[in-house]
Amino acid sequence: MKNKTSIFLISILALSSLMIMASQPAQAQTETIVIGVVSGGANQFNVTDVTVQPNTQYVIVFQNTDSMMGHNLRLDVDADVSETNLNDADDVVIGLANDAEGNYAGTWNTTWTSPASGEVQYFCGFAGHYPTMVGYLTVEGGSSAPGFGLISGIAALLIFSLAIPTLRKN
Ligand SMILES: [Cu+2]
Repeated sequence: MKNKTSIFLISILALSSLMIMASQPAQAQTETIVIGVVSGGANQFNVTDVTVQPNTQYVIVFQNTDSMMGHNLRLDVDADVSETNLNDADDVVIGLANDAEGNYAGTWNTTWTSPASGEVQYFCGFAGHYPTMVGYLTVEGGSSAPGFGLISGIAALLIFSLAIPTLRKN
């Protein structure tokens, strides 16, 4: 009986350790998302679906290799883009202004922190490029609730600490 109790408690401890480890954020290192333009005048991004982690900082790099065709990448952070709202001050603009002229080729970047859930549409603000030139940054999991692993780990630890006096009595 005493042996069974010990095995049970050791199992709970091992399980709770695993759950706590699983709930830790992956890495503190900032990841980079590189988005370019489909060559040949298609007016499309070459990456249109990006999965991101919640509440995580990224460096978004936008590259336009076409010197003759202007593009930019605008993050529609307040989700109000439309064909008549392509120059919203709330957008995060990576690259040139919508009406820029000259040599359009270049590489630009900005730091962006993902929201807790949902998706952020990005688009090109140059005239006529929306809504065909769009893409989405989608938050994995889609939940803003605290991680299930963390809650389970804390619960398991609590059960374990309550069980210690029982173990001592035996
Ligand atoms: Cu464009």
